[in-house]
Amino acid sequence: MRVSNLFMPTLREVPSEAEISSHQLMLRAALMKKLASGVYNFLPLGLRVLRKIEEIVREEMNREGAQEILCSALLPSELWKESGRWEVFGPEMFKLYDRNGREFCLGPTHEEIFTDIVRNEIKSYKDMPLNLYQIQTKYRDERRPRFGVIRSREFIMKDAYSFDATWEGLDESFDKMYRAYNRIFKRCGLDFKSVEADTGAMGGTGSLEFMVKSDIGEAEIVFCDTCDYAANIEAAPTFDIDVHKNEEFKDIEKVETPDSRTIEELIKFFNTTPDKFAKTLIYKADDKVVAVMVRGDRDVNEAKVINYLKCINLEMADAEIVKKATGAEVGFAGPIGIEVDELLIDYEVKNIVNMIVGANDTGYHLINVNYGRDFTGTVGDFRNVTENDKCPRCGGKITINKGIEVGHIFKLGTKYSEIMKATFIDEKGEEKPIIMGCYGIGINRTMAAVIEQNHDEKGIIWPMSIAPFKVIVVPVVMKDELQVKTAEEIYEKLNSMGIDVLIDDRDERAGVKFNDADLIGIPIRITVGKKIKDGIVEFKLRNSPDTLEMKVEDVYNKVKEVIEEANRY
Ligand code: 9G3
Repeated sequence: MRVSNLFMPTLREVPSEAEISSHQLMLRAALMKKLASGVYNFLPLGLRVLRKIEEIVREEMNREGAQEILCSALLPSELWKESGRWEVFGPEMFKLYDRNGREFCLGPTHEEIFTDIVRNEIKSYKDMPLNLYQIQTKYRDERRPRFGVIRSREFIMKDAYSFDATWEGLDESFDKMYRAYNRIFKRCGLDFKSVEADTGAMGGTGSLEFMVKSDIGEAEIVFCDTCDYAANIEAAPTFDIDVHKNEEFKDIEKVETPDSRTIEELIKFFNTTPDKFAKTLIYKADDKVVAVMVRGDRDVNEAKVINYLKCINLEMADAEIVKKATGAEVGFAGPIGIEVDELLIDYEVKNIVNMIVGANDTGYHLINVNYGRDFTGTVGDFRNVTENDKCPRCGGKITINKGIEVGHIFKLGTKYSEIMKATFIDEKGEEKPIIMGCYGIGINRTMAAVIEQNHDEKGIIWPMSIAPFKVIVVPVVMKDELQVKTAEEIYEKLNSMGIDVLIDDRDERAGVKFNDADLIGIPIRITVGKKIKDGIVEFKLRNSPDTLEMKVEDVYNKVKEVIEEANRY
């Protein structure tokens, strides 16, 4: 491809709304343009990268025996009503009507659709295992789209669904996907890790997330420094440790704390430490009001609360609900006298002696409060681990990092097959619900994650496997016939070798050409400059500072060698 013909509107300046490198570079390197909040159009270079990632995904899915299909994104409400999820997903689902008033949604995922496709075809245990997948555009009306394609409202997902007759069969299907995902993310040049994850609303018996370490990641990942335990913080458990309470229980006192609402203000006011406080957070859990107590310096783990309550939506209660439950304004909630459907108490709170809590009276707190004597409730694991906690597997030291979730694989079980009557006849002639798994990869998000891990101040540094072009040939002086002729020769020859090659034949200053080549991140640059009169050209890798001078005829083997080296995975 000739750069002079390539639609590649690169940007010098960083677009203001782009906060993270991948978002900035995807706009600056002309990979995509914003159409609306969380909605992007992909330009030639960006689409080539998307297609290369999709091709790697396709090869590895097919290698593990999965079969590709393509479903509509326009989904009839009936199937979602059958699974009971039409009502569950409120504003996050794009809902629309056809001209006859029939209800549809733009597909945010396809569990119901794949289950419907197979339920009339799978009759017997002999028809399984089966794994069907698609690479298709999804729609989710995210509350706050951000970070470009990392959290967008329209995105390409590879979603796969497996169908088995036995739980052992599901384990095998799950392991096949586990293998495929490791090969896919390795081939995309990512430094990633599979971590234990929360299945959340999906239910099922277990799930793994594929995380890419990145400081801009929205997820928090717990790593053990000793063993290879790793988990999304949502799924990292804490345990009840029996502490011997040798401190006397003192009498409760009500203390006026007029302008101390936050833990920080209260620590100063009472001149004590955060572990002497228990904060009481009030939530709306579907149609219930629940209160969750954790130590003053801890965070509530909402995934654990959702799993315990088996609720779909969990959100902080507004001031009005807080007023109704506590009789006080936000900031003074406590366990004594609170009126909620359920009071969840984290293990640590149960062990605090003479704790400080809100008095359920605006401007007041209670001191010397003790679980058991003064309040009770449901005790359990409701908080996030911290780096002071031990590894739940080996007791080692843990570290918490940020990460980008690029893939998620689930052991779904019979959640959808039971409610949608997708059954089969087993060996004993009995009718059983099909045992399912589902597996997703965010294609756009994978692309952004690669850029987050592979860029420098000059631009993107594409791994060879998904680079939009592998080589760019740059004639320095377009008026120099020998430079242009040689550059064209190298370009034609590399093309004839089946290598994706660009030639920057624009009549631009060399500096502009070099900056654009670095910005768009082409792995190999061949520069044809004044030394061509001695038959010498420059060979440079985007991911190395070194420039090699070589004879023109040596370029082709060098390029082949570098590409083959990069392809060894
Ligand atoms: C919805 C809406 C948003 C959603 C879902 C449904 C996330 C929903 C979870 C999944 C699970 C797996 C198959 C591929 C891998 C992930 N957001 N999820 O189910 F209606 Cl609006 O999508 N699905």
